[in-house]
Amino acid sequence: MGCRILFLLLVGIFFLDGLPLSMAADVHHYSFILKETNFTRLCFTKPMLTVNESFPGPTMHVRKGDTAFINVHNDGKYGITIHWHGVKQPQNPWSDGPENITQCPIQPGKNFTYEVIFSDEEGTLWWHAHSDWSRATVHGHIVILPETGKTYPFPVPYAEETIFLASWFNTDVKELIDAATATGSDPDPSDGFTINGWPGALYNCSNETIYTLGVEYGKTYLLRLVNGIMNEEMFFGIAGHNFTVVAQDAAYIKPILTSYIMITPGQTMDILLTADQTPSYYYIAASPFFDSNAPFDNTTTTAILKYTNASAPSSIPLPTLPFVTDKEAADNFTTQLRALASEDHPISVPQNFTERIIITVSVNQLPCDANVTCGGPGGSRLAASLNNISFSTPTTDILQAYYRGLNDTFDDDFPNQPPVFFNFTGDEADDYILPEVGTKVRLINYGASVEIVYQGTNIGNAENHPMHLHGYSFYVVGSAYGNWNETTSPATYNLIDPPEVNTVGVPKNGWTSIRFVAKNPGVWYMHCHLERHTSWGMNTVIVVKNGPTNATQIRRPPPNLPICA
Ligand SMILES: *[C@@H]1O[C@H](CO)[C@@H](O)[C@H](O)[C@H]1NC(C)=O
Ligand SMILES: *[C@@H]1O[C@H](CO)[C@@H](O)[C@H](O)[C@H]1NC(C)=O
Ligand SMILES: *[C@@H]1O[C@H](CO)[C@@H](O)[C@H](O)[C@H]1NC(C)=O
Ligand SMILES: *[C@@H]1O[C@H](CO)[C@@H](O)[C@H](O)[C@H]1NC(C)=O
Ligand SMILES: *[C@@H]1O[C@H](CO)[C@@H](O)[C@H](O)[C@H]1NC(C)=O
Ligand SMILES: *[C@@H]1O[C@H](CO)[C@@H](O)[C@H](O)[C@H]1NC(C)=O
Ligand SMILES: *[C@@H]1O[C@H](CO)[C@@H](O)[C@H](O)[C@H]1NC(C)=O
Ligand SMILES: *[C@@H]1O[C@H](CO)[C@@H](O)[C@H](O)[C@H]1NC(C)=O
Ligand SMILES: *[C@@H]1O[C@H](CO)[C@@H](O)[C@H](O)[C@H]1NC(C)=O
Ligand SMILES: *[C@@H]1O[C@H](CO)[C@@H](O)[C@H](O)[C@H]1NC(C)=O
Ligand SMILES: *[C@@H]1O[C@H](CO)[C@@H](O)[C@H](O)[C@H]1NC(C)=O
Ligand SMILES: *[C@@H]1O[C@H](CO)[C@@H](O)[C@H](O)[C@H]1NC(C)=O
Ligand SMILES: [Cu+2]
Repeated sequence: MGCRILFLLLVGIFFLDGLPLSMAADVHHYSFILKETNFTRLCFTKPMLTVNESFPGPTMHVRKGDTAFINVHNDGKYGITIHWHGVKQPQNPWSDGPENITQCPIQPGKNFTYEVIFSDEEGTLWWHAHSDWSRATVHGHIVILPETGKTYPFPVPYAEETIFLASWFNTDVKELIDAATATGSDPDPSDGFTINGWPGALYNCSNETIYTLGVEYGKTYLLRLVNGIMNEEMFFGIAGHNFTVVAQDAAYIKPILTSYIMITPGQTMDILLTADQTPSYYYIAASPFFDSNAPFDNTTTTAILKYTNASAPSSIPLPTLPFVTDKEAADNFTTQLRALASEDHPISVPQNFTERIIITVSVNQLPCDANVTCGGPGGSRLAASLNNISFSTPTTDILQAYYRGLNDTFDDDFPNQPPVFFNFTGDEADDYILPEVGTKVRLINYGASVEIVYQGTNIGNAENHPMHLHGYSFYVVGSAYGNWNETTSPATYNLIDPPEVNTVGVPKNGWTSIRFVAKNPGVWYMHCHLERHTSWGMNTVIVVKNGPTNATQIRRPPPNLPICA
C-alpha cells in the first residue's frame, strides 16, 4: 500500500512539474510492452501474452478528468489492440481500441500511443485487449480518484486494494478461438478462474497459488473489483463478512449492504469491507452464475482474507455463495442498484427520448460452409445477432472509413426494430433462428436522447447477456422478464435514480431499457461482453454524428495509427 501511494505521489509531482500551473488535470505516461511470458508460479503451464510480464497487468492511477498516454509496444506473435473499458474518450474514438472498428491491430514489432481522456468517470474501470480473445490475459485496473481537493461520498477507507477476476485457459487462447471459429463450434470453457492472477485453494494446485489480502482488525478497506472473466457472470463473497457496495462502473450508487454480489463480465464494483470479525483467515471466493445449457467453467476461485497476527485455523471457512443457477439471488442483488444521485454527485436522466431503438439479442445458427464439418447444433455453425443481424467484422476499420467518407466498409442501415415481432421469450421462439450476416451500423444525430430496449430472446440457448456500449455510460431505466411492451413497460421505468453503467446484464428471456444523450461524436462499438457471443456476431456500431461546433466534433486522427493489412 505504502509503496503504491509513494509511487503515485512521485508520478504526480513529476508530471505536475512539466505542466503549466493553471492546468488542473494531470497527464500520465505509461509504457505497455506486450510479450509471451511463462508463469511457473501457477499450476497451469502454458506461456501467455501479458503486459510488462505481469498478470494481471499494471494498474493505472489517475484522477477524475486527467489524461493518460499509453505507448503500447507489441512484442507478441499476433496483431493486438487495447480498449479502455468505460472511459468515454470525448471526441476521441481513435484511442478506443476495438479491432477493425476504431483501428487496425498493432502488428508484432510495432507500437502505438493511445491518448486516453478521462471526463466524468470516478471509481474503478479497466483496460483490456480488444482483438481476438487476448483480453483473457491482457488486462488491468484503472483507478480513478476524485479530483484534487475532493473526496469520496463515504468515509475515507484505511487502504485500497484492487481485485481482478479473470479466466484461465491452459492453452493458447488465440488457438482456442481460431479452432472454434473454423468449425463454428462452442469454444472450450476456461480451465479455471483467478483472483489477482492466482487460482486459489480449490484447484489441483499448490496452496501457494493463492492471493492473500492482509487486513488489520477494525479498519475499513476499499476493494476495487473488476470482472474480467471471458464468459461467465460471477457471484462473489467473503466468508463471515458482509460488505457495502458503493460504486459500479465508475459511478457512485446508494450503498448496498450484502453478503454477496453478482457481477457480469465488463462490470466493476467498489466495495467497502470492514475487518470487524474474529481475527483469523477467511476465504474470499467467486463462482459462476450461469443460466443456460451451454458449456461453461463451473469452478470456484479463492483468495484469503488474513487478519494481522492471526494464525491459520484448522480449516478456513468458505463463503456460502448462491447456487450456480440461482437467478433469484442474482436478481435480488441487481435490483437493489440505484444511482447515488446526491447533491455532490447529481445525475441527469433523459426524461424522454427522441430515438428509440428496439434490439433483439439472440444466439443463432448459420449453415455450415461446404467441405467443413461444423460443430454447432445439427452440424450448423453457431452465430449470434442483434436484430437478427450477425455482425461481420470488416478488414479495415469503420472509424477510418466513416471519417474519410469511404463507402465500402459498412452499411448504415442497422434497423430501429426487430425484422419481425413475435413472442420473443416464448417456447416457439426456437423457429426463428437463421440470421442475416452484415456490417450494419446505426447513425445517430448529435444530441439525440436515445432509448435502447434490449429484448432477450429464447432462440438457441437463451441466457443473460452483458451488453456493453463504448464511448458512453447509460442509465438502466427498466428491466423485467418476458417481452417489452410499448404501453406497459415504460410505465415501470425508474427515471429518478437509475444506475449509470457501461455494461448491463439483460436477463435471460427478459428485457432491459437504457437511456443516454448522444453527445459524444464517434464510432462506438456495442456488443455482448460474453466473449463467445462477440465472436459470433452479437455486435453492432453506434455512429454518433458530429455536432455543430469544433467542441462537438471528432478530433483529427493521431499520427502513426496502425496500418490495416
Ligand atoms: C516458456 O516455456 C516454454 C515451454 O512451455 C519454452 O519453450 C519457452 O522457451 C519459455 N519461454 C521463456 C521466455 O522462458
Ligand atoms: C514506435 O513507432 C514509431 C513509428 O510509428 C517509431 O518511430 C518508433 O521508433 C517506435 N518505437 C519503438 C520503441 O519501437
Ligand atoms: C499450505 O500447505 C502447507 C503444507 O501442506 C500447510 O502447512 C499450510 O498451512 C497451508 N497454508 C494454507 C494457507 O492453507
Ligand atoms: C450479514 O447480513 C445478514 C443479513 O443480511 C445477517 O443475517 C448476518 O448476521 C450478517 N453477518 C455479519 C457477519 O454481520
Ligand atoms: C456446478 O458445480 C456445482 C457444485 O459446485 C454442482 O452442484 C452443479 O451441479 C454443477 N453444475 C453443472 C451444470 O455442472
Ligand atoms: C430474494 O429476496 C426475497 C425478498 O427479500 C427473499 O424472500 C428471497 O429469499 C431471496 N432469494 C434469494 C435466493 O436470496
Ligand atoms: C416522449 O417522446 C415521444 C416521441 O418523441 C412522444 O411521442 C411522447 O409523447 C413523449 N412522452 C412524454 C411523456 O413527453
Ligand atoms: C469441396 O471439395 C471438393 C472435392 O475436394 C472440391 O471439388 C470443391 O471445390 C470444394 N468446395 C469448396 C467450396 O471448397
Ligand atoms: C481485421 O483486419 C485485418 C486486416 O486489416 C484482418 O487480418 C483481421 O482478420 C481482421 N479482424 C477481424 C476480427 O476480422
Ligand atoms: C461508393 O463510392 C463510389 C466512388 O465514389 C461510387 O462510385 C459508388 O456509387 C458508391 N457506392 C454507394 C453504394 O454509394
Ligand atoms: C409468450 O410465451 C410465454 C412462454 O411460453 C408465455 O408464458 C406467454 O404467455 C407468451 N406471451 C404471449 C403474449 O403470447
Ligand atoms: C401491451 O400491453 C397492453 C396492455 O396490457 C396490451 O393491450 C397489448 O396487447 C400489449 N401489446 C403486445 C404487443 O403484447
Ligand atoms: Cu451474450
